Amino acid sequence: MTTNVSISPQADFSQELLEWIESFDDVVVGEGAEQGAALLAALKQRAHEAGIAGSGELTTHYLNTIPKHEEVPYPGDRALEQRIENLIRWNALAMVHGQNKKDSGIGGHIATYSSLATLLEVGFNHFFHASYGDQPGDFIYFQGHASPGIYARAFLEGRFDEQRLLNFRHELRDTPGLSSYPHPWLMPDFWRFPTVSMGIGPLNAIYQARFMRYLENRSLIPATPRKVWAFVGDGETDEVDTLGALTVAAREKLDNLVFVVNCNLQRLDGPVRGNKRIIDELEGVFLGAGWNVIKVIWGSDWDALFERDHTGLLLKRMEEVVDGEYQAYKAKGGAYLRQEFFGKYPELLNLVSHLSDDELIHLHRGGHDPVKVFNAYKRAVEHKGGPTVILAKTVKGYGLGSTQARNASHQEKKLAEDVLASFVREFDLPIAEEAARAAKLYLPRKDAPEIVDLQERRSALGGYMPSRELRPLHFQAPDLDYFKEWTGGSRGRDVSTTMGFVSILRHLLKDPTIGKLIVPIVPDEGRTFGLESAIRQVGIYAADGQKYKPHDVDMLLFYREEKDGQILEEGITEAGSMASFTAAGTAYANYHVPTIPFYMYYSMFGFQRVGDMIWAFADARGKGFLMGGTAGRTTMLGEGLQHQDGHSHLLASTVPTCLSYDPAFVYELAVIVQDGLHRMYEKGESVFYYLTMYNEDYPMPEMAVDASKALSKDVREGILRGIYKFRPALAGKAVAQLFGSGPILNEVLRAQQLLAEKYGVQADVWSVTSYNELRREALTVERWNRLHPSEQEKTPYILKALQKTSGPIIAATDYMKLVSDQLAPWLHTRLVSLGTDGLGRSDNREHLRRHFEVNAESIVAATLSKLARDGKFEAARAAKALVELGIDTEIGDPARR
Ligand SMILES: Cc1ncc(C[n+]2csc(CCOP(=O)(O)OP(=O)(O)O)c2C)c(N)n1
Ligand SMILES: [Mg+2]
Repeated sequence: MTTNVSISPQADFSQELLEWIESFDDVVVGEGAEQGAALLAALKQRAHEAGIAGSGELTTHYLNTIPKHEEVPYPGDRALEQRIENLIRWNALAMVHGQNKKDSGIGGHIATYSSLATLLEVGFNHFFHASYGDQPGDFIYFQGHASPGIYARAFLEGRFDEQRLLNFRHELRDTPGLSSYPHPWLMPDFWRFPTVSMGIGPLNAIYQARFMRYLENRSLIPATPRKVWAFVGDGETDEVDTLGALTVAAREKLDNLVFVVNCNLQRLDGPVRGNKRIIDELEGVFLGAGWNVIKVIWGSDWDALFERDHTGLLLKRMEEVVDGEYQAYKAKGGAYLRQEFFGKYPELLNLVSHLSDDELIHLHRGGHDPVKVFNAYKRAVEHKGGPTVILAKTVKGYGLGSTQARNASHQEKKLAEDVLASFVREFDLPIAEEAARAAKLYLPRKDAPEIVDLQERRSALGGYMPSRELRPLHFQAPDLDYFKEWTGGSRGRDVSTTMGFVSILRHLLKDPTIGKLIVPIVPDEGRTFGLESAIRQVGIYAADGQKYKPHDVDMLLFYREEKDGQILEEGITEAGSMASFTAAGTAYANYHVPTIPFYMYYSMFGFQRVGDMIWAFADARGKGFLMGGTAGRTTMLGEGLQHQDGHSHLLASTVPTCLSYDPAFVYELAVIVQDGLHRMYEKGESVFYYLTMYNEDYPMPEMAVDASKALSKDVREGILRGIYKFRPALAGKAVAQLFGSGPILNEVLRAQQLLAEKYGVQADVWSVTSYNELRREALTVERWNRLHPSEQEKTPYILKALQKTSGPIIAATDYMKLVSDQLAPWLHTRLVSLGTDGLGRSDNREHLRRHFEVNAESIVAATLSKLARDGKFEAARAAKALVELGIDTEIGDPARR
């Protein structure tokens, strides 16, 4: 083929150019592609030295990356594999169609899988290892909307019977169902990775590949050729999460990572880039981020046309056309393609004059050609030194007749009976027309050649996929005595709960048994939390070790990076950190290594920033500790509105597997961490913890002991359930109950004192470690009572705890009032909640707490006011007290200021 290179008009350069090209061709043909690449690199270097700028282009021609002459032959029985693929296509669509006929509106997708089928089948038959010996195999993040195809394959494999498929999206029936999308929570033996919230799958896949390396480099698992494959929609790449961490993969040289972008050119509403070509755009993005890019655009049947096109005109035409047109060709058929695409140039019309319209429309796109896909995958798994992306061009709704490549094809769930019948004919399925029209599932006999081949392929690759298998963890959590140093209090020293936590963490890191399993994660906030000593102790993980001498090397706590470092210092990415937390928090299932992540971050940048990922973490049955630092709208002083968290506990309450606590003291924190280790890793519960920690220093009391001098069981139980009495009334019987949480408990204690000394009002003080847990328990009890009206009523823990107490309840937290309001339905008296509703401010704690009305004075005022309303305190005296306390009764509500 000659090249269409434009040259300077000043001189006729064409002869010289031809000679250069011939010489280059000689090198490539005679000595190989590597030498060709070396020659090109040397020339580039020379050009650079001579001051000739490179073009900087990150897009190559709209052609397959692997030329035909470099392809290896397909190793499998293509005809047989094609029949298997066709059967899976049929069962997937029959399942979705049938379910929607039966239960209109139940949903499901056909078009996504129809575009993805070949890309998956080549993987299932030749690449996806379920295991490497006794080690876990490859991990696959499936496009969520392609789930019907995954179920249909499992049906052929004999993993699901027909009834199971008939229960697609019917999960609440008498026999087990199939979840709409990949949800390990719902199908824990099957799915590993939740992916259907767009962008979360690819992001998690990158950090999974990185965590795989971390485990290998830290000798927690042996190295194997295992890979992480992520199947991503081209529309999905619109999500910042999908592309935002690409450089991480290149920087960390993750050659265990393969992205396959299913470029069917469409998303839900219409074309992904109607006026451009998505493959060009993505090529530039991935190349720029340092990935190995393999484009699979054209199927083998185009090769013959390329060979006959000696002028480069076919390519020129391909590069004139935008995706909106490419989509229309597949929607409108062969005659349209001939007229609109080839028809622009008579030479191109000539080129295809021997092909019928039907043959024209069946010219394949690369992603539907097993040979092209196989070669791309082979290159991808053999590539060394970095991640690979395969940009595969496909057709949305491939083979679905009038549904193919339509803007509406994404949501197509039911097909006309004629379309079903013609599908069966076109894909040559052994299904009678009547059965086709009735969308009957089709399962060949076990000894049918297709099934035998399918089973053989999977057994050669180590088993079925996807599959999630749990093994016993043999984990023993330390008992509470192990945390003596922290249950013993700070002996008068002012410390914060954050400092207390970091010293617990350092202790755990030193532990000979579980120390190596601890995974501290921090997004460039280590100094904020005082992690310097931990960095010195266990080092920061750096796949390349430390190639520089840190400027602070002479200091005791220098910045230590190590190939087997333990801390994941993620840089400024809460989403990336959450992805690491997810990889580490699910390692017990994926690698059978129960790593214990502690992810420490600014609590404001947690749930509200990466809430969807936390939801997916729950779905994935993740375990670990989210440590929301610098918490509390008035305790995080100075930083102001964007930093002051007064609501993360509310958001945490929305995640069913998340146990959230707001401890005031280090011993409470120690009790919760101990319990977490026990419940998650020893008992195997699928829960995780959210703990807020603060940067306010004050003396930490020691945990109460009982008569036998052992740590009080009641206090321990109270901490874990959410409430215990911390300090009874100072003299005599309490006429009010004061609840406090986190550092605001200190304000409550001061209020208790003020009330007693200045106003003769006695009050008990309670530490409320978790309103969320108290409410959950109360709801459970209430439900039981509702369902058992004839049995003796049970009492929620909160009421048991408050038995024999009297007086109004005043609850103060550093969080929105809704946090404590959660208990209101169960209390005998109307709860008075004090909290930090409203946008934050920069100031010191004293002013912040006065502004938000959670300081001791405001608590005293609220108590007296409530007692007055209840007729237990003289109203005029209460009004006077408010003045004495310096309360501005006419100032606007901070919730709206
Ligand atoms: C975060 C999020 N936003 C929106 C959706 C709704 N949604 C589901 S599929 C889809 C289009 C997907 O297009 P693409 O990624 O190209 O996949 P295809 O089906 O074309 O293979 C959208 C918008 C979602 N699942 N997740
Ligand atoms: Mg798409």
